[in-house]
Amino acid sequence: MKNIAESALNVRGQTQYIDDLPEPAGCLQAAVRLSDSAHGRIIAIKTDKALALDPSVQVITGKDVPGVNQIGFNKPDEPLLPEHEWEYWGQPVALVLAKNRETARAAAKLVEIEGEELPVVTDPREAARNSDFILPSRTIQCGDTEEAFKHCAYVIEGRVESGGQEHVYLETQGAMAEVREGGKVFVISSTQGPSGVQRAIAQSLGLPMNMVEVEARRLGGAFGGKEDQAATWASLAALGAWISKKPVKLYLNRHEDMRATGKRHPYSSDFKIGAAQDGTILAFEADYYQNSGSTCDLSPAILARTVLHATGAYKIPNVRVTGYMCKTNLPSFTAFRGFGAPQAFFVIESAIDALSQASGIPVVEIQKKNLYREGDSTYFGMEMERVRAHEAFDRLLEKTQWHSLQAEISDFNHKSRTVKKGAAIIPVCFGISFTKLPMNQAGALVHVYVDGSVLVSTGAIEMGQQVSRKIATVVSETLGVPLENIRVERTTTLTVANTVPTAASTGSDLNGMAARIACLEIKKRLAGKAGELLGASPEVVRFENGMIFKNDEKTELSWKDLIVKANEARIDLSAHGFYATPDLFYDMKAERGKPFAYHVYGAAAVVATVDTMRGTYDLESVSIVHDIGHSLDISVDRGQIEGALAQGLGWSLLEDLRFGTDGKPMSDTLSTYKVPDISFMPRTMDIEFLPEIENPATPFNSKAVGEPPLQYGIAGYFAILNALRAANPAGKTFYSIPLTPEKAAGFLDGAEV
Ligand code: LUZ
Ligand code: MOS
Repeated sequence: MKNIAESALNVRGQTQYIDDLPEPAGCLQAAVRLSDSAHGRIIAIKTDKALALDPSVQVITGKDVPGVNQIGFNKPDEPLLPEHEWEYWGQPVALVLAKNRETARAAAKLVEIEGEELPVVTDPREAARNSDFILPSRTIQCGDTEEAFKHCAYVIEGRVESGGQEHVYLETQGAMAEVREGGKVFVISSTQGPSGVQRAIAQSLGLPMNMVEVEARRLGGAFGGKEDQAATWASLAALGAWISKKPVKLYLNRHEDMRATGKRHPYSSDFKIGAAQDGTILAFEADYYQNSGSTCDLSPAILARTVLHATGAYKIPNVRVTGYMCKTNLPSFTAFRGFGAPQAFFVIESAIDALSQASGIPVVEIQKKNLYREGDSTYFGMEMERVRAHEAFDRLLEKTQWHSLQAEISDFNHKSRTVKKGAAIIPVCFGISFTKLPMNQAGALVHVYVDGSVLVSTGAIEMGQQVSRKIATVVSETLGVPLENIRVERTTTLTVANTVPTAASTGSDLNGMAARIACLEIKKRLAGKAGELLGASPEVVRFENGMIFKNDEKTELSWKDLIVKANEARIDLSAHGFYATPDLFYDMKAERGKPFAYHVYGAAAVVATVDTMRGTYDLESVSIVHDIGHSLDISVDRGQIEGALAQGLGWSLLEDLRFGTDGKPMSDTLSTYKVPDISFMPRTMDIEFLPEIENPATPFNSKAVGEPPLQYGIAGYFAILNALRAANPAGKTFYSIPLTPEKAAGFLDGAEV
């Protein structure tokens, strides 16, 4: 039987997620007792009432952790279960096991946390005033901004706010754990990073990593939310299994997941931009106050991406940017598609908008004038190669007929009294590679079985992005074997060790390269055998579509026959491949280097109307020109761009993540937190790809696609802002994501936001 594509199983509803898997015999269900205030000192955790509910109930607290009660790896500030203090509203404080989920949840509610309330800080600027930082600040400097501002025709300062964002993956976080023969711990986790989960479990149970196996089959979405933070839930399930000696399943319900887990970091930022009379940007400064939440988690890597994307797609000669990781009593903010870059893009685009307002030079003119060009150096000293900023931008201006569109819009606004139209463009230049340099590595294990079928294991987690399809494509093209003979297996720590999370848009780049390297090794061995069989030198042997070619001529020898012969000749039909992105370096002291393998370019234009009476938005159209290099799968890439756009538009205009000043989550259900649906999306989406281009760091010159297009959503913000300006030219501009209808109403009323 042929291998059935993941996507086909998906649409048939045949893919299994953890909660669909049969449970091992005697499996207990777990629930967590979450804190119900944002900061406090634990005096006692009372379990009597919970235990009295049912004989199957067990309550586990931090004191029961047999190993090190600590799962924070960038900084040890994350106890698995806190023993002294809780630091945000919704933090897991105790783990409860019972015979079924209802009982476990009911018992969890009966666990009493006796404690003393402590002061709560939710505002990153307040944390900064108190010098309460997760780690020291980070500054990148280039040229001399102070001197440059003196020579600018325009110098504008401003403030920019951007809110958090809830991942709303369809599958909430969860894990199933079991202690097997000889005390080996086996965990199936809904994680982007099984190796990190393995390490956290080993550390908290006090085991060597070779006693812990973690498997990730597929995820029902992740978007960064399961990069670091899946470790908590998997470690808790493992702890429950270890202590109860029974299999344990822990699955958060939506409400718990929205309370307990991290989201996109809110930022509050200040900028200062200076330009010459003609709109050439001469200097840029920014201070980013990242609301890091209660623990370190991935905040430094995210801040790194912010300070490395500070100037967006623009060359600016004098730059000084500083990022602060501000500790607050909110859930630890974490990876979310874009990873600190969208926040930076919004600041630079806001600064350009402010410059345009002050100078009267149209935004698009400023944008175009300052785009990166071939050979430019960034403010952190990376020389830009194969730059496509102008190519994408100019094509977009052409295809949208931008100048006549502007005239049409102003004509429309002249005639229409209550409905006003606006448009905006954003250019994108997004660096690909993990900002934490050692993470840029991947491994793969490829087996060819004697019937010629191929099995591939890598660190790439399938989470709906069809990375397994892309890797299968790479393997198929490399081995010259049809796609249906390739199967990509789930990721487990048994087959590939020390994997990095599937993140930073690098899943198919890194794992695809590792798989390709393994295939090339196998092919080299096979070419030797084929040469022998065909009486030719291995150099003239070629593999294509399941047949072996000699000097470009098809022979009688098929892949299948060759595999049988190779196996008889005792040739190894398996190989491990390893890839580390070449040429990356970064000097953290000097803040200079080449942190990215390459950049992805693109530009998007959004046209939108605002009904000023009803307060509703209508996103009329989006046009995108995007650089995907040589696509490994064009429909997958198109889907990624549309999905990223939806999340970018949601973040910019709709998704309103709120906490009370006491740290209480106010938007922790899907009835109080609105995500974009199909009716919110632009009615027409025109996506065009730039021609293929050389890209040596990836398989077959492909380009990462997951995150760069999220930035396009920011154009939605400025399109709506421009429509509002048409309605009320005296409105006071603000830069505050999301631009909700409430804020729009304030603008129309002339209020300060
Ligand atoms: N995760 C990470 C990421 O650990 N490092 C990164 O640079 C990154 N970038 C984007 C998304 N996830
Ligand atoms: Mo990351 S935001 O998990 O790619």
